[in-house]
Amino acid sequence: ENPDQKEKMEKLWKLMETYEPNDPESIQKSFARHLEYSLACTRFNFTMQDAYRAAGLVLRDRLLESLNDTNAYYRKMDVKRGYYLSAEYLIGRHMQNAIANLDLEQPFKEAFHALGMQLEDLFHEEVDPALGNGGLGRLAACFLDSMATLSLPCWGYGIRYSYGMFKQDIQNGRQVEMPDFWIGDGCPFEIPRPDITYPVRLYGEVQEGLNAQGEWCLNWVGGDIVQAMAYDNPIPGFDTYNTNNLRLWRACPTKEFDLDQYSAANFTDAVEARRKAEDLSAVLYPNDASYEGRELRLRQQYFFVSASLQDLLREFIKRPNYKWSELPEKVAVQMNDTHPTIAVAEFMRLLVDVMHVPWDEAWELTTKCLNYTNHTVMPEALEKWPVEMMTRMLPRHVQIIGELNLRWINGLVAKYGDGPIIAALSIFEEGDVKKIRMGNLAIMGSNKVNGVAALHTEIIKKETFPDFYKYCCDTGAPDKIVNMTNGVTPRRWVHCANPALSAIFTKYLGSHEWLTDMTKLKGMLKFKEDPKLHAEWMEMKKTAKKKLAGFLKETLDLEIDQDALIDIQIKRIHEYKRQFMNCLYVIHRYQQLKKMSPAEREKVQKRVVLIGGKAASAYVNAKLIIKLINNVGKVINNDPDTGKLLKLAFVPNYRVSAAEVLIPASDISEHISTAGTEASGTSNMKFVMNGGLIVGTMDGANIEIREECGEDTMFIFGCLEHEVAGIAAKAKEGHYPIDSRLQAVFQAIRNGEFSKGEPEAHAEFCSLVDKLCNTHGAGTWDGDRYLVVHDFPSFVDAQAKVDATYADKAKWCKLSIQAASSMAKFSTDRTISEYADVIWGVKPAPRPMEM
Ligand code: C3B
Repeated sequence: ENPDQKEKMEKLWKLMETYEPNDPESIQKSFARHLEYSLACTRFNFTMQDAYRAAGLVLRDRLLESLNDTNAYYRKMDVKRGYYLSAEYLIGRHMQNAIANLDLEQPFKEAFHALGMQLEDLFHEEVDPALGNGGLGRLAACFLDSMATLSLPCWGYGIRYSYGMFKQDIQNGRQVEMPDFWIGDGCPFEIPRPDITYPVRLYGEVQEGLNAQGEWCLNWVGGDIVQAMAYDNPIPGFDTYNTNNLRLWRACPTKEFDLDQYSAANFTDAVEARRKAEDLSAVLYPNDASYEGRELRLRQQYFFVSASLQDLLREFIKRPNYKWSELPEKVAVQMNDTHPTIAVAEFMRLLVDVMHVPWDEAWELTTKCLNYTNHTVMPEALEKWPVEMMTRMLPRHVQIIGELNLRWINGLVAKYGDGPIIAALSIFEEGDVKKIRMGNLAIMGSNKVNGVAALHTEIIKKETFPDFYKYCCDTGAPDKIVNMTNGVTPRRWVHCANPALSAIFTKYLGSHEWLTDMTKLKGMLKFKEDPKLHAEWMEMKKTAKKKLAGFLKETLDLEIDQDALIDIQIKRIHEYKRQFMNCLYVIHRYQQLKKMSPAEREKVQKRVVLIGGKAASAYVNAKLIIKLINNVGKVINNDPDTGKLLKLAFVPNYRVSAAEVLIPASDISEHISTAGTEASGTSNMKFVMNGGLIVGTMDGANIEIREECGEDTMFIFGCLEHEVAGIAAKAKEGHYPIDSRLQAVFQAIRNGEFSKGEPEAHAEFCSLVDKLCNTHGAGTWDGDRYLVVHDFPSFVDAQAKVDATYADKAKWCKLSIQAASSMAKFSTDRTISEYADVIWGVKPAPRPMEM
């Protein structure tokens, strides 16, 4: 109001409006400023870690400018927003990606080179933020990259765990879990927002009462209240001025609560309460594709869902003259697996109890705004919470779910009469322990439900949720279940992870447009037989293998022959993923080599087999498989007859940054799950984009990759999905022959060849083998649940074909180029465009350079 004051404010605004300049000299100045003034380093005393932090802050300044302006632009344009709710984000290191996406590669390189520093060395200082388990979490991170790159007004919401995925150490061949306090030294890329907090209630009770308008209502009172505090992680897009946000919530004690405790002079109780509140976001549960019904886990889920929904509704009601009926035009929410599906009840609670929207309207809004992605058909991963537990923790939500179910069941009975379909579709599962099925709640409360690959979506319809699909068809909505085949971002997985390959593409295609439009890579196909490209391609692989060799030397003290075929299987250890079968094959290969004369051996293709991945801490068999791989590797690698020709190593502590080194170096990779078990797989896509070929089953996205790249680019084996049931049924009756080569492998294991001097390991290895052989007996067949025995012979054949094909270098190179250049479909840019179009109805909103 005061004109003098206004003038001064305007001066400040002008100052804030200017962008940080991006020439190398300005970057250097900004770096020096952060080193000295943000980190308190002196000229004489700073480490590479300090340098990394200061460089991170230089980037953060620029990210913040872009994030703030992007948000202002979205508000100004009043766009519809997408919100991705995920308990996991396996984001990986920020720095290299941020530099690439902000288009600062050249000036950064120059700036730091002139100061005597290599960017690579700075990158290595960053710890991987590992706030996810595996594919699901990494997919969420690739999605964020594509949302920003496509200039879509979409944010991610999740949990800022203090301890991410555990660090895996291998001691005496066994997995040992070590805590990953990744946030210990602080992350220079995140922005704490003490000003953005929401209260989240847990426990307590529901009371009848009157609301502010004097109407009868139900009030959820008492219990514990924790505060969710926002930490923002800017996500810059590539080739756009948009930067989106990943908002992660950290649990903090409520201020009022603390004060009460202090005034009661109960200091230690107050401290205890603080610790208890903070426990909520302390640790990521290390379970992948399996479910543990732990109370803390449900608390975490509710905590982040409630804070996120409160935050997005606040954004909605900030709009002048908002109307609730407009909510579906402004908000689309994606629930990543069942983990955030308490959102269905919380959305209802916020609308009905807090915002006073009438029930029917609230339900209509909920089912128009929410969507659910299913990521697995493993029954052990579909969350079901005991009613008793949920009633204690979220009493109002159980009421809401009860009411929703009552209306739902009444409708169903009117349609179908009482019958088994009613029990199947109910949200409640009867039994000794009555449970709430989160999958059913999610489907009921969603506008769209999607699977993550074509085959997987079909299985959802026919096997996982057949009754829901029937209901959708019967009510004229068969399109409620749609397919959204997964993808990966080419920025991180080609451009950053494999700069040599990125340079080849850009050179041959004349521009880097392929990085935002991967269909451009088709232009490479006309060069697939060009000897000049072949030479450059092989050089690219050599560079990647050299880097891998350095990594293996450093982490395992393992020397590899860089001319060997590099064969990699890296993913979570799971019986359905069949690392065990891979290991059994390596033993078979070893036995073959042992039988040969030295002259015969000379002719065999040299191979290095690398297997890596973490096992859930309570998953006994997965941990045994790790031990077996390590023990087999020890025997093979130290055998003078074979050591040069075959190596097997377990790569410890598999994580995003390790994947970035491993994937570009592969010749083949193993995606060998039993048909129908791997929902999609995403590392298969990363490998092929980097010119690796797949040994795989007709499962998940393998099927679609093969369709795009050509049958000749993939070494397919194993039974088909529709054959599995028949094979299992026959096996139950005892018709389950074991191939003689596999018997020889079993024999070696039983003879203790891989457990010399380790009686405990010997018994454990035998138990693994016995389980596979235990395929009949009165209806107890569960031994070889994943058909290792059945698929083994064709797996051996596929591997022989790999060797034969690899012998013809020109042919191999051609196939590698052909495959890598045909991967457009598997860019998350394509996936996210489909989500935006078909599910969210969210449109790109690219902000102009200057605002
Ligand atoms: C995974 C599936 O196992 C993969 O097949 C799939 O590619 C990814 O999700 C992404 O869709 N998955 C996971 O990592 N964690 C789960 N809890 C369930 C599935």
